[in-house]
Amino acid sequence: MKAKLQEIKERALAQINSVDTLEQLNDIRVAFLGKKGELTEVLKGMKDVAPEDRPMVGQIVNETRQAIEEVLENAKSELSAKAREAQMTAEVIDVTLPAKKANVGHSHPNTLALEEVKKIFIGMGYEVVEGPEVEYDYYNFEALNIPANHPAKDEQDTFYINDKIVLRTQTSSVQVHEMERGKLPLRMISPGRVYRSDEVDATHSPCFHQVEGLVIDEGITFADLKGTLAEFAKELFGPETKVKFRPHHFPFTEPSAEMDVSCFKCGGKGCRMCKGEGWIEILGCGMVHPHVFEMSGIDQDKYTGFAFGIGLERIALLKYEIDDMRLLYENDTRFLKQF
Ligand code: 2NL
Repeated sequence: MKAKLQEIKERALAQINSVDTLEQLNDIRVAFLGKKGELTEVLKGMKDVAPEDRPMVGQIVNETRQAIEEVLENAKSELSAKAREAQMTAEVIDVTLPAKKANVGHSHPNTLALEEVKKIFIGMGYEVVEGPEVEYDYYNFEALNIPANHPAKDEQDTFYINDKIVLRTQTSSVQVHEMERGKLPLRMISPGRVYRSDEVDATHSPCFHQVEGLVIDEGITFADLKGTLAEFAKELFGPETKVKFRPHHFPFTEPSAEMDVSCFKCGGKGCRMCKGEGWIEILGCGMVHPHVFEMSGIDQDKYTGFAFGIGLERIALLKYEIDDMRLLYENDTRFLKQF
């Protein structure tokens, strides 16, 4: 019995000394000290030991168990320390590495231009009103005095959802809804995305942005239109800016005009920016057509009004001296960050 215990002890110690993982160490504990372990098996054999020898044998069994446990415990702390060390080396953090920079975006030139336009009109007491991009033919065309046979209504130019519903081609539709609401006087701008079936080139896109404006009150005249838009041009392009109105035609205004601003680059002498003209076309405008008032139920004997439409991309391209509209839609941050 004694020799057997000695043999078990030596074998256990030899095995413990040759392991290199905590898992293997645990397997050894189970094999020798566990419920069905070798040492437990020896204890079961105690019944065959002469009663007078039992205390002595019991003591040797205990000593053997304690010896194995002690060596196991030491091996365990040694292996744990080694494992921890290995983990520390593997997961080392180099605090001297440069930090990863968060990629911060940038406001789009359209957004910057719109913020500026909005600020100017809000400063003059205008409300900003938005509306749906999918619109009834009535609000996009008919209510604006654009007749059924007008070329703008052609499928070549307008995206039709069905024969009554279109992607709006101008944000005037938002203003028609406001006129129908009938809360007058009205001073509003309606910025937003509009759609026309155009091929993409340096100055065209099937989806672009407009800011339309509408003022309706008693006694509004063309002088109010001119004064307002001249002030707008000065605030947008600088106090030296002059404006010029050229007669034009729109179905929804009468009379109608296009407004040019003196070139903010050369002051009017003529340069690359204004293509030698000294003037740059900036918007369309006019006095609201009587038939437009009539259709929206506004009393023409009491009220008059003016309206205008500005292409937002055009403003952005001019202000930031960008020569190709396509750059605005690529969303390359190297481009966007310049403005
Ligand atoms: C242009 C021309 C314009 C309007 C838009 C308008 C709206 C209502 C009534 C009458 Cl509700 N007119 N809008 C008027 C004149 C010109 O836009 O060249 N835009 C880029």
